[in-house]
Amino acid sequence: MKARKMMMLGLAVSTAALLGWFSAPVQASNLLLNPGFEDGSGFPPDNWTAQSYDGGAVNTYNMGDPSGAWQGEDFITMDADPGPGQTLVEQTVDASALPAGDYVLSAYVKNLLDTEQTATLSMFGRNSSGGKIVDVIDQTLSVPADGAWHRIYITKYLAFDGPGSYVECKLWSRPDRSFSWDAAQFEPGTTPSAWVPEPATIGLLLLGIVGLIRRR
Ligand SMILES: [Ca+2]
Ligand SMILES: [Ca+2]
Repeated sequence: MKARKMMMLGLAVSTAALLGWFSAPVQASNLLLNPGFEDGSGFPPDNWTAQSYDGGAVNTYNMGDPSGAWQGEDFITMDADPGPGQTLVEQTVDASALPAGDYVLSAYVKNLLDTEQTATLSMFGRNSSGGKIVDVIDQTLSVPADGAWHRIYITKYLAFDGPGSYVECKLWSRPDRSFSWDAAQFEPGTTPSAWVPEPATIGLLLLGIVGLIRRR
């Protein structure tokens, strides 16, 4: 009886430890849906919209290619080289229930050219009365031509003030640029926290762990 109690206690502790360990990244909030581009059947992926300017660009939604993605199977490529065409993908985040504060938009990018180039992230947002609270494009995010994924980010104070507040998070392909993109994240704070995988993935992971524990 005592041994059984000890075992149950041990199991409870290890379960709590496992849940704590796996739920740690969930505490960081990624406010974007489909942030790793895993859902969808074409460009743009689900929950994202695309816009092209000045003649557009060639866009690719790469599916089922885990060797090419930073995480998961899918990522997007926006090739605007040569210019002048350019393209962006964006997602609007309803900020009605978000407090005013610093927010950071990040993504992983891979330079597809053989020279260093700058990647662009931007935010555009309005408050509850329609006033512009941010309109920023940062083009100083230099990415080396080393064939590796690099995380870039921009940080801004966003004066959300209740219902109607929103922010558009945009990943750009500027003229003469060519990048692959994966793992976008928008969250409170001034520096990006650890990448938060798809909520569904975490859910399945937890279910799997609980299933494993119950089977013991
Ligand atoms: Ca992905
Ligand atoms: Ca997919």
